[in-house]
Amino acid sequence: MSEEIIKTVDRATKELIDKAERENIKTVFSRSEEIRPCPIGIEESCCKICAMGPCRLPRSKKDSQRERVGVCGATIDTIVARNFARRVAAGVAAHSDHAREVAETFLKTARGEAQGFTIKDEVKLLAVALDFGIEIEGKDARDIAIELAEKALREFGRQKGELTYINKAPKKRQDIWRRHGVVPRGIDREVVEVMHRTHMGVDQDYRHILLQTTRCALADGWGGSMISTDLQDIMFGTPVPVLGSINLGVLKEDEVNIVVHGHEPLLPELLVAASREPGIRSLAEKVGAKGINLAGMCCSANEVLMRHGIPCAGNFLQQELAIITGAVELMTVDVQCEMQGLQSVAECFHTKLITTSDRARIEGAEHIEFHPEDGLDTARKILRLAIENYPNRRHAVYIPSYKQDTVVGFSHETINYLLGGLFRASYRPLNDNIINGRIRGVAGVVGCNNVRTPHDLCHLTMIKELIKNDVLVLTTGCAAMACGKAGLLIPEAAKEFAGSGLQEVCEAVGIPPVLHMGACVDNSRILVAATAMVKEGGLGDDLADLPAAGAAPEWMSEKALAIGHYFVASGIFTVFGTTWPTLGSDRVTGHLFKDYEEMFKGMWAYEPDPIKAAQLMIEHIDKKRKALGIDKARERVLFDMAMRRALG
Ligand code: NFS
Repeated sequence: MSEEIIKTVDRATKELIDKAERENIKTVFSRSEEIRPCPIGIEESCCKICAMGPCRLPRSKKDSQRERVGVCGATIDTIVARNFARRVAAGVAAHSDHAREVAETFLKTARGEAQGFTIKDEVKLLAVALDFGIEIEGKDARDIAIELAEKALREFGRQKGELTYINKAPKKRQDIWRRHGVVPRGIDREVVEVMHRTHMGVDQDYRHILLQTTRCALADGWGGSMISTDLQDIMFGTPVPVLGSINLGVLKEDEVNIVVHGHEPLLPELLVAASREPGIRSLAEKVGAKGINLAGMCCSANEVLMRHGIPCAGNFLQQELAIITGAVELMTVDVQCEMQGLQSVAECFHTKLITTSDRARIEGAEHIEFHPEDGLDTARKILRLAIENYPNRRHAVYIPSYKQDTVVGFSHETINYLLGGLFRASYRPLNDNIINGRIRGVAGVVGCNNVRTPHDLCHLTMIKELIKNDVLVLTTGCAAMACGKAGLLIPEAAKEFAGSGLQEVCEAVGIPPVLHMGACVDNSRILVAATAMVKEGGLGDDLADLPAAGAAPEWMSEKALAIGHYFVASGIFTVFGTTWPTLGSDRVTGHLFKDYEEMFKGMWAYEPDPIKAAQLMIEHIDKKRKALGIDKARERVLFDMAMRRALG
């Protein structure tokens, strides 16, 4: 008998995979058994950018690297670099188009043309306006917001010069970017240029292609994603720590369940507001339900969880399973990470799948388009549709009983306040605790689930290894949700899982050893936090000097590649698991893994074993500690009372 393959380490997920199998409902888990990854495509040794191919160039014993060329003569290095560049550009496009939608809605909000939206965080409005060089003296918030929206929108179509947020990076980092000519000019321009340069017969030197890939990725991290995060915070509030609940057990048998899935928090914000309107509950009661239960899925879940404490039903691989509970009346999807398989699963139940973005439809799903001008009415309409659908449940409902308390919402601003206090907000205590060795370093562990690796396993294994070794973990996206489900996002987790130094700090400040910083666009918060650490002093003068590392152990999305590449270009050692898309070319891989350390002081690594990957990160952190001359501090282990008091 063959050994059973572990598909997930999450019990709620396991129960619903079993239910799907019993009921013969296809999901990502069953489909992945029917389709194996293409061995040529997985290492990107295939070129299909012109109609003379596709040229398949797998490694063969007979061929040397040099002989692996396409019909046009393109080398395997050019081909692999082009494929990598296009995937990064797709990720950048996704984050940046999200940002554009947010910026356009922000402008309408500032002009009073968006129904249901307001400017919630005026302090952040002023701070971001100053970043954009806007004169704020004597102006009212509305005028400042209009000017900010217009300036932010210009970042997309800018043709020359430098993106505004580049100036937020440490000076030394900016110099490195300028020296290599990779400072982004305009967000859209860099994506277009990748597409042009990788067209048949244009840029045919892998190093040159990768430089433009770098410029494009920076236009995400220090452009699109950062704009999304900042404008969303101004409109919806900068997250502060909030207690929430996570996993499929948040669905309720006797309430109308609505799942908001996707990425742009615009409509979800209005669904939250509309679901709290007085008449809605009585409408639900009229159809026999006890109330309305809004829950999130994927990054939309992170957004509404950290701003409103709305429960989170799960991460990427749980999306179809939510419907398989039979308890979901309606699921909204906007853009990104929404499996088309949702519709065929929904057809097995009474669930209505609703597409809401003008950029994305799913065949068979109903389309109710969100527009800021009448967004609140749209949200009310969607809620009513869900309520009307409650009596149509036709299957026995089965909701796994698992859910977990979780503390989320650690924005850069919050970390600053928590550590330093409201009136002396500062990263000083964090830097001091790194310098004295209680905290060994900081790791950003982010990214997706991938069905080719057991759901959540690599995230949890890696993160537990890191915190055990006193590395403070910052997390976003589906990785953050994996941590939440496993109980790593509560302060008590420090006692159970963290090394003694990290535990001391967590207990003194009252934070978990893993800090939830939001959705994937909020990886920009990690850049801002890292920059604040550099500016605080004592840990070098560049992001690359920090004892820090990044990882996406279960990545699958092109957005993850974009994020990883801007981390690397920002000087951060970054290790990915599951698979690595340049293995077809030793030279491209060597360039990204080794030469980039020389050029950008940050480099990629690939290690599918999460413990080994964590050890690589720790080795890198220790290397940086040594370079800073703070490696000896960790040898001290005993804490006397004075030291304990200093922690607070
Ligand atoms: Ni990020 Fe969010 Fe999840 Fe991956 Fe998809 S939901 S934006 S891409 S799968 S972490």
